Amino acid sequence: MRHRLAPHQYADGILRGDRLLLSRAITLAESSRPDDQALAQAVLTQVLPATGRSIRVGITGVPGVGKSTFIEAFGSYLIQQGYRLAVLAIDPTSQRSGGSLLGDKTRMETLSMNPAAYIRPSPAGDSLGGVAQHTRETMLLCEAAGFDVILIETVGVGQSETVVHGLVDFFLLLMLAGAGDELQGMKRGIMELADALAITKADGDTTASARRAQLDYTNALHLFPPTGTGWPPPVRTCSALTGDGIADLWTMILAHQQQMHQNGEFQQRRQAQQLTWFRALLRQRLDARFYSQPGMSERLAALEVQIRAGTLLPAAAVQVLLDE
Ligand SMILES: Nc1nc2c(ncn2[C@@H]2O[C@H](COP(=O)(O)OP(=O)(O)O)[C@@H](O)[C@H]2O)c(=O)[nH]1
Ligand SMILES: [Mg+2]
Repeated sequence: MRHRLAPHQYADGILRGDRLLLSRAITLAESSRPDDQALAQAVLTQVLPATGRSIRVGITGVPGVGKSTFIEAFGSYLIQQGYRLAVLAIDPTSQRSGGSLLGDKTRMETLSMNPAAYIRPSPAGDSLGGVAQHTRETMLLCEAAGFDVILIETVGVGQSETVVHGLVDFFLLLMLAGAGDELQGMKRGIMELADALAITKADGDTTASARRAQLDYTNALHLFPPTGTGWPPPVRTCSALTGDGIADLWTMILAHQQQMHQNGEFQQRRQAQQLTWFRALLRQRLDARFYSQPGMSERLAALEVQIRAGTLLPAAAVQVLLDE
């Protein structure tokens, strides 16, 4: 990487909306070098007062549901409305797939050329925990740079939806019509996290089946326990091709924001996210500190030999380590 600047130089640049410095600060935050990490944290601390004011929206759905195409259409609509938009990705599989968001640059052609949009894929080769941390920090840096809507895309696999849910104010689940019971069953846990469902590709021949799916999912959601936030998740249809339903989804998200601000849920959700984040980070750092102690790996290996041989009990071995 290029030579480092002082924290305030990054911070001032970001607050001015300088994209180059924003990108460089994000790269610092993604770096595993301790000195880069320290610098990134100093930058984050300086820009902190300028963060937290964006609308944070998570978007998920199985591969092929139309996330990238949707983000292109939805993002372009938001920019027309005068918003500045950052698109981030949570994709722990990005190493294998070569970076879903980056690979999707073709589908986000308009957005990636637009000066009001900033697109950042997740760092390749990161664990889910790592991606989550980096995405959170990237989100804060983007907020400080003046982006007022943050879209976080995640591939609909594994635990990444839970992670995104823990980052955003509004969690939108994209669904395919006609993908059937298998999908519903598989996605049940995720459906419970959703603030809204949108059936994609409601155009041409699939318009009717999208409407049917809308009814089906509306009925399915009625069977779920109430969310406790006073916001029963709506089910909509949309088409990224025709633009149908795109503006409605944004109107709905704004209505949600307003209602959550009024009933205090907004504050509560963000505070709970901060606490979760704090606890996760603490656990992670304690872990790292413990395992990186000098001689620890040899020590562990020696104890494991004894455990395997049956001459030392696991609990006793843990106690030995903690006492040292
Ligand atoms: N007819 C129609 N096709 C769509 C729409 N949105 C996406 N697609 C198509 O669905 C396929 C998967 O879309 P993509 O955005 O890559 O899905 P992702 O894997 O969820 O990111 C592509 O061939 C798109 O052209 C839509 O609104 N209408
Ligand atoms: Mg995609």
